[in-house]
Amino acid sequence: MIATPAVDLRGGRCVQLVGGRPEEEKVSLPDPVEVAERWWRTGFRALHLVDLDAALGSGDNRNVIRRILGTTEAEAQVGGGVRRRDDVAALLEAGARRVVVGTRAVKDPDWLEEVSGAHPGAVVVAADVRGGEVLVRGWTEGSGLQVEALLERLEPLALAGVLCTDVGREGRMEGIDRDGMRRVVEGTEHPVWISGGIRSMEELDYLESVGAAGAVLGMALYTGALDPEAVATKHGAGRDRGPEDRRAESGMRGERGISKERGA
Ligand code: AMZ
Repeated sequence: MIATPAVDLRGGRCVQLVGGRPEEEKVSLPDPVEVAERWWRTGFRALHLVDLDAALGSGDNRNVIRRILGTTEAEAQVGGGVRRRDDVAALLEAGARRVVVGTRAVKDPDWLEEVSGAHPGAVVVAADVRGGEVLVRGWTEGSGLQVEALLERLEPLALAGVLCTDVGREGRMEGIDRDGMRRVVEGTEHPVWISGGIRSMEELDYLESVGAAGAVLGMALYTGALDPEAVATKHGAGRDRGPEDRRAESGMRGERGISKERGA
């Protein structure tokens, strides 16, 4: 499992929101490129970049994202407001390792099938969940779809994985819903990244033990509630799960969910 700092972008700055609400901005740093470099220097080898303005439909931070992708050595996944097939291709070309798609992926299964087929192993689907329901449009709208139904639908696709964000806990550092997150990891054969409310090393160890591929960290890292160096030392480099790993794993797979990588 790899612990992945979030670099959330709004108005050209690196921010941290509480519950995804622009009114509740708790962290705001002027130079996202420097923030990305700092996480690399601390020992984090993966980054999660989110264009909040694009997700919320109020502009975009594509130039900043391009600058980060052009400078960082970290393997970066990028999401927020990705709605067109060309956006996916452009981000991959700019150096993103994976592209995260939420709203359009949830609302338009045919489109998701097309883009994941065009870029196998490069698309991550965002399941932004509140009370079991998947949310869209910057967490402002329900989709009417339960997370289990979405996972079921994603199973045959050639995805890089699923990112499950617990929207109600995001930015609050109140800890994770252990059973809920374990069920998501076990509910799909895809690699799963967990996000939202992670606040302790013990939770990271737990997520690793249940087979999560990654954990996205925001507020706890930016406020120092979690010691960035300690997290980077233990979980910052993880193990890169490339296509070969996934092929090897699927060859070894027995019963659904039981042979996922544990404690690696
Ligand atoms: O904080 C928010 N309001 C927010 C956020 N962090 N809204 C969306 N997102 C993230 C999702 C996912 O990574 O967690 O943006 C991505 C999905 O964007 P879209 O535009 O494809 O639904």
